[in-house]
Amino acid sequence: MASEKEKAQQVAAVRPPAADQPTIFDKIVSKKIPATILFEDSTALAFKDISPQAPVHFLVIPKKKTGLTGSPSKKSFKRATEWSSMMARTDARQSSTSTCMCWEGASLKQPWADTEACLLAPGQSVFHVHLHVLGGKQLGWPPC
Ligand code: D5M
Repeated sequence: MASEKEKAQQVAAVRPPAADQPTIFDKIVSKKIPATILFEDSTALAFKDISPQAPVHFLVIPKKKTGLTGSPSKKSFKRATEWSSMMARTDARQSSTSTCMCWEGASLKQPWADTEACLLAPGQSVFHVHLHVLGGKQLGWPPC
């Protein structure tokens, strides 16, 4: 169990330099860098992960990034969640294998909250809330 001091050091190590600093995902949203976009509407974007961990691996992000971890508005989060959950079910049916969805930078219970737990999400590297959708093969547990 980490002490308070160790926890503070861990948070400091992963905290992005500035809360409003653009992430690579902002550049994908603004089309400054290319990505294989699978879905886009006014609030959400889905694109293939550059480093796929399964035959199907894409990310769903809210376009609007607010707060330290890029927490979306309730509305855009709800829409992205609805869409990604629909996509995951579709993909699971098509491939007959399991699909994993894993949020980074947000808690499912309080998706719009900025918490230290968000910063300590294991291995999170892009501080813009995102949903990993993986599928196309039988996944183990824990899946990620
Ligand atoms: O997840 C961040 C994910 O973002 C990781 O799986 C790689 C992916 N990524 C990073 N840069 C790009 C670009 N340019 N296109 C597509 N996918 C990208 P995390 O768990 O926060 O490390």
